[in-house]
Amino acid sequence: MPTAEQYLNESLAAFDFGAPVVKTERHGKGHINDTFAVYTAQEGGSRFILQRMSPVAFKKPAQLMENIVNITDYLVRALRESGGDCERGTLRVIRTRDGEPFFRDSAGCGWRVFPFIEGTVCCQSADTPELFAASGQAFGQFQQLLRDYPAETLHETIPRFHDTENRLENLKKAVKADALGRAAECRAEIDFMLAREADCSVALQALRDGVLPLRVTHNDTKLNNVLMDEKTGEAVCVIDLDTVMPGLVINDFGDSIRFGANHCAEDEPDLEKVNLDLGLFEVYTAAFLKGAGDTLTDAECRFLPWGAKLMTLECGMRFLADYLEGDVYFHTQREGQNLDRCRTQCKLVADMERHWDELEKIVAKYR
Ligand code: ADP
Ligand code: GN1
Ligand code: MG
Repeated sequence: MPTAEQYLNESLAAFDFGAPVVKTERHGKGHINDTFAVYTAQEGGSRFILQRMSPVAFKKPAQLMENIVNITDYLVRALRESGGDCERGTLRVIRTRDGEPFFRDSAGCGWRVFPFIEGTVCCQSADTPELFAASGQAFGQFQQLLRDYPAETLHETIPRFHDTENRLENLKKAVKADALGRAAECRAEIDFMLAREADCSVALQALRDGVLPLRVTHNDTKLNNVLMDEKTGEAVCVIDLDTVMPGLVINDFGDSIRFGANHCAEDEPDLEKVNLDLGLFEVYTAAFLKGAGDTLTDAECRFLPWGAKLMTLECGMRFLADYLEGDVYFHTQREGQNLDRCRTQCKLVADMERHWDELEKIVAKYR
């Protein structure tokens, strides 16, 4: 894939930043898009986020941006009506000079611009329980704000994104192909996933049976996808809306637990350090349910621990498949990083299984 830097200048030229651009630099720690902070000469300094959408992850940027424009317009109205912060409380799409929601560069990749949400921090781990709770409240509230959004009007930006059964099939294919001869060193992890084949169907079967409803969900609810006020620590804005589409609310809950309810980086090589923190699980559960108000059904509440386990298992399978395929999907900075990421997920799944009764009790306490 061509580097984003090669197309940066033509992309910058496609947008009107209101003042000359004085500097651009890579920004953030996302695994998917190429993200830049754009500084302008405007008095007081004014920054923007310029992103090249990953052409590997997102095959149809026009559909993706249509989703984001519609969702963010809706969120502005919903925030206004509920007395929320419609200035900083949602992303806003800045159009190109031609009035389009994104720019297509000469290599065919899509670029888009958002205002930089100032006065915020983006956390890579739950430094304090309060910060984690704030993210839970924000993602719960995201559910509530979008509960009446017509889900059927959204495009599926990544087909079968949280189809855990299909993710396992893809892993099996990657193992079979073993394109880089890496499968032998991952035998334990592959077996770990294969032993949980039946689990992969639990939420999907509940959906097929009509027990769990489809809703508009975020689908990528990592702690670093919500910006926190740098002074108060309160959540300001849910970002990374690329995967907002019909899905299961238990997955939104679960992906946050997967990433945030422990004290390690996702790629921590020392597994001794990787442990599910039940205290953080509880703090997040309470905050998420509070933020969601009366949105969730009883069945959704009951299945929340499954959301945590399945998102962790699924993400582990995705990291492993990507490792076997040569690290083509997730950004990596070092060899073996995707395998380390997979291993932390296996460790967390095993922890969840060991503490299953406690997870259920905690959820029951806040239902
Ligand atoms: P990815 O899909 O690669 O994770 P994100 O949309 O999450 O891309 O952006 C990557 C990072 O850029 C975020 O984690 C955050 O640090 C930063 N970021 C994204 N949008 C904004 C914004 N509007 N204001 C400030 N920071 C942002
Ligand atoms: C990616 O885009 P980012 O970095 O917020 C990925 C998620 C994974 C996550 C693992 C579109 O999230 O699904 O859970 O990495 N996003 C996409 O850290 O695939
Ligand atoms: Mg992100």
